[in-house]
Amino acid sequence: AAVAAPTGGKKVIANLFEWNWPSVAAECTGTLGPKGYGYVQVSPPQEHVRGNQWWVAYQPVSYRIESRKGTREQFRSMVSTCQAAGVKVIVDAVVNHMSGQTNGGTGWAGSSYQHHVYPGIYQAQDFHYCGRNGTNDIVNYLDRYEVQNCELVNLADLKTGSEYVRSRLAAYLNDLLSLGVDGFRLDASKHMPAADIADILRRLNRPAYVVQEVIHGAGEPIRPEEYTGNGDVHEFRYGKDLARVFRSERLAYLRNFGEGWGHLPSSVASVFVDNHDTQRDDGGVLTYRDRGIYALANAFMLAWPYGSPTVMSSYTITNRDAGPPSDGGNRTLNTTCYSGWECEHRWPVIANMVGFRNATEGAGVSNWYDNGYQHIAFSRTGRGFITINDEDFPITGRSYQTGLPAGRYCDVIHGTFTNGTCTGPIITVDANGWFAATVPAHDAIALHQNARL
Ligand code: ARE
Ligand code: CA
Repeated sequence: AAVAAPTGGKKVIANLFEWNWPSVAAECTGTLGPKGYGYVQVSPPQEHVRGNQWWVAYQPVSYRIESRKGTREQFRSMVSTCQAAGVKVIVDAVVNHMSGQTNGGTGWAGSSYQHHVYPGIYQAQDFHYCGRNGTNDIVNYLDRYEVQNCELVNLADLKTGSEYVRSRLAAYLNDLLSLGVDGFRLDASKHMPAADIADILRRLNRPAYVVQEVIHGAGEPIRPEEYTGNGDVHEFRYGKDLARVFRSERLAYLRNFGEGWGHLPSSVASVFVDNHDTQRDDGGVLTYRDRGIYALANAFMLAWPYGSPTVMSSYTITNRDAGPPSDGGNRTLNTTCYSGWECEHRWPVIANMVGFRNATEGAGVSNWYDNGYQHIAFSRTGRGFITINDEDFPITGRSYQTGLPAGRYCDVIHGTFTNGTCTGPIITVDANGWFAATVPAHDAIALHQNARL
């Protein structure tokens, strides 16, 4: 039994990509909980092939919870520490396939394997051999059969239609549930029929949050919409479209962003500015490299009531394949923010806008304003207000209708609100809901009911 969307007041997910378990635990206590993140998403925890590339994690060789990110006990302890800090845990679950190395070997935790043989887990008969393209590889995404029965970049493709494979995958997910996790990101969901996923999810011992990775591809027969019956689905068009708007179009176009742009229904859409693939492989999206504009795009995502937002947190990318900072044995080192790790989720604008999201949950949009170009403003009715100026010049001499109760509010873009004080500018909203202020170029002002002095 899956539940369709993050529940409770705190729904923002922080994706601590490739962080090791002790560092995730420390971040839950030190930052994610205090800043109001509801979930942390962690990288695949199962045993994987050896190597120092990040993507070894996407090549399982057994379901032992033992990886370069830590041991089973460290994983268990991380889950309970995060939950004690009010942060639920979502695991990136690789269930479409096993490893892709043509030659066998020994996995991270010592399990031996061949390309289609994982002793005690899967044998040759548990995999698809589509017999196309000479290599069994997927070539043509316009062919549904090929996408689901051939191999994604040579990764041994599990027969997810078979009873044994389904029960084995469910056992893996149930093991993670027994360690306390709250949900799953199902990797490569497009490569499994939605009905196969549904069958596996029916075998879970308790409800879990589910988000499926189904990348929308123009003209492709397999569509994200097919998967919404199982849970949430990543809406990849969101980050692409938002980047295009910020880079070369107009923020004014965002007034109906989301469903109005043909994206998935808000209630099942999982959205992000970038993820670990698009920040490497899709030159168009905004990433940490874009600095202030990236912060503004995240601020918009967190302010705008569409979908369940994920904030990406990256290590510094030196080349496409390079793994995170690690020791000589490829054990991932503890995270050191701003040194080898970008920690976007800690950037003050982004972290403070998580509080805005929480304070405005459920409120609609009103008081939309735009200047026709790069300056926009809107209220989250009765609870919050934001204006973003992405012009190359400051906007001066304007007043804004917030619809907020009169009072003194912390501008959470430039200041942090703690214990009734604001470290940045204070905005005074008058009895009619108005305030006047200058918004610098490529900057913003945001107010909400939980940051009122
Ligand atoms: C690595 C090597 C390969 C080698 C393989 C096996 O790079 O050369 O053949 O190992 O030895 C990640 C990395 C891969 C890596 C793989 C396994 O990105 O480089 O391969 O791990 O270690 C499609 C899928 C989508 C998938 C993307 C990447 O539909 O599910 O491709 N995304 C997930 C993860 C990835 C991960 C995997 C799946 C595999 O997020 O990080 O790969 O577990 C169109 C289509 C999309 C398609 C896209 C790219 O847009 O619409 O569906 O996405 O093209 O082909
Ligand atoms: Ca498949």
